Amino acid sequence: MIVRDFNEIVQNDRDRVVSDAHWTSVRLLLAEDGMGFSFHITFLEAGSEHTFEYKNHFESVYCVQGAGSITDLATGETHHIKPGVMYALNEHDRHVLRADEELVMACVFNPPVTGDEVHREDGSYAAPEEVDA
Ligand code: 9YT
Repeated sequence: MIVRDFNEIVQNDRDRVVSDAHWTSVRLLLAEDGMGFSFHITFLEAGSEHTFEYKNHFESVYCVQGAGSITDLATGETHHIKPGVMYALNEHDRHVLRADEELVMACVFNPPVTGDEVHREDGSYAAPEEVDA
C-alpha cells in the first residue's frame, strides 16, 4: 500500500512538486509508483489562462476549490468549472482552462507522467517513451 501526505511531500519531497509560471502541481503518484496512472493536485493561479492539449495522455480533472471555465477548442463550447465539476479529456481535447479564482484540481493522467515532463509549445507533454529516451 502506498500512503502519502500532501503536506509531507510539499515540505520534504520537492522532486514531486512541479511549477510553471502560473501553476503548481504536487504529484502524489508518478509512473514509478506502478499504478498505471499518475495523480496530482494542481493549483492554477487566479487570473491565469492555459492552453493545453495532452496528445499523448488521457486526463481527468476534478475541481476541489475555486472557479473558472474550460473551452473545448474543437467545438468552441465553454463550461463553468466549480467545486464538484469533473472533465475528462477523452479525445485528447485541445482546450483553454481559465482560473477566475485560484483553482485547486485533482488530476489523473494515463499513461502516468514520470515527473520530468514540461509543457511543450503545443501544450502537450511528451509520451513516456520520449521522456525515457
Ligand atoms: C488542471 C490541469 O490541466 N492539470 C494538468 C496537470 C498539471 N499541469 C501537472 O501536474 O503537470
